[in-house]
Amino acid sequence: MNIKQVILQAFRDQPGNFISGEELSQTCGCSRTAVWKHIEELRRDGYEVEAVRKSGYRLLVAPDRLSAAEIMAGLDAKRIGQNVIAYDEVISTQPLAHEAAAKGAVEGTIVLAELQTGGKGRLGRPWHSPKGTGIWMSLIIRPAIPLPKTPQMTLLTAVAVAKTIREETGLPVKIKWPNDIFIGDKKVCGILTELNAESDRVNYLVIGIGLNANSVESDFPSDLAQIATSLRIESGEPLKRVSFIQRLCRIFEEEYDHYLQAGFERVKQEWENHSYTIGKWVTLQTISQQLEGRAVGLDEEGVLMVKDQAGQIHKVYSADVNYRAND
Ligand code: BTX
Repeated sequence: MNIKQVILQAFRDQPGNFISGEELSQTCGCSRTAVWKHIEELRRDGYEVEAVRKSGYRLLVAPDRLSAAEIMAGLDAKRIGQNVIAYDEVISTQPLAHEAAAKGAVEGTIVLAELQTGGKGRLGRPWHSPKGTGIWMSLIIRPAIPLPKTPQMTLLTAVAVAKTIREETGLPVKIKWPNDIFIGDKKVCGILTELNAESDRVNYLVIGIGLNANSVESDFPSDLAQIATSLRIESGEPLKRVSFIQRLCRIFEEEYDHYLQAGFERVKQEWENHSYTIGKWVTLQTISQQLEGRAVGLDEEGVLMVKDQAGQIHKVYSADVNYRAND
């Protein structure tokens, strides 16, 4: 932790209290003048810090800004989120995360931005990422798993995001196969998993998570207004993005560690429990064929099983899905 993070952690450990310059200088292992300089920097970052002679410093308001210091200060995950690279504006966090991973960034590194000018979804589709309203982040993980199992990481991520939304907001979220999080019939979050591998060895995965957190209706262009929503629209409350990310890191880490030790079964069950897709009549367009039937579950590897009208079960690895209205 750098000095700003140590100061933030000290404020967090004693919420609402004054902490003397002397105590902060001891905690940080630096002079009182250095403490003062770092407090000034925190103020420039948007923190409101009260300074009172003889009493010391007290944190009044932390900004809703996705800074590395703010996220890392209150983090209780051990690996996920222990390295945060935060930008104001990027084209997309995905290539930046690939670059960081190729240079050896540790597992759990998160690259995020307040604004993406060229956010992307699957198959090159655009992902609308306006400034300050969402969580636009890419997570680097390095699981020692064979290549065919990597789609399970998308399902695991969807479970982690769904659980975090439920815990933070109480909203009834559903996962739409394979990678969308829905509230009611609207998309609140999309997940894009990209892979770097050689023959059968996974070097790393970059998992892109795009979550509409504090967007209001007017933030969505007209083509999205009917199909997209945000946590704020649904709950009527602004979301504290920093604590959301911290909780997501912890929940992701719990799911991920359990997965690495015990396999896919728990993710499969949790995914099915949150599923929008299971039980629905679906039309699937895969690369090679069109298929219609009822989604009946995931197999033990995480592949979607669809039962057609003749009762035959088809396994679907990847497809675009359409749902029958009012099913
Ligand atoms: P997807 O291909 O499943 O979804 C893309 C589609 O979703 C678009 O074609 C559009 O219809 C709709 N859409 C676009 N923007 C939004 C939005 N903000 N909310 C709801 N619906 C929308 C989903 O791909 C994967 C998205 C991953 C985004 C993250 S953000 C961090 C990282 N960086 C990056 O460039 N992408 C990922």
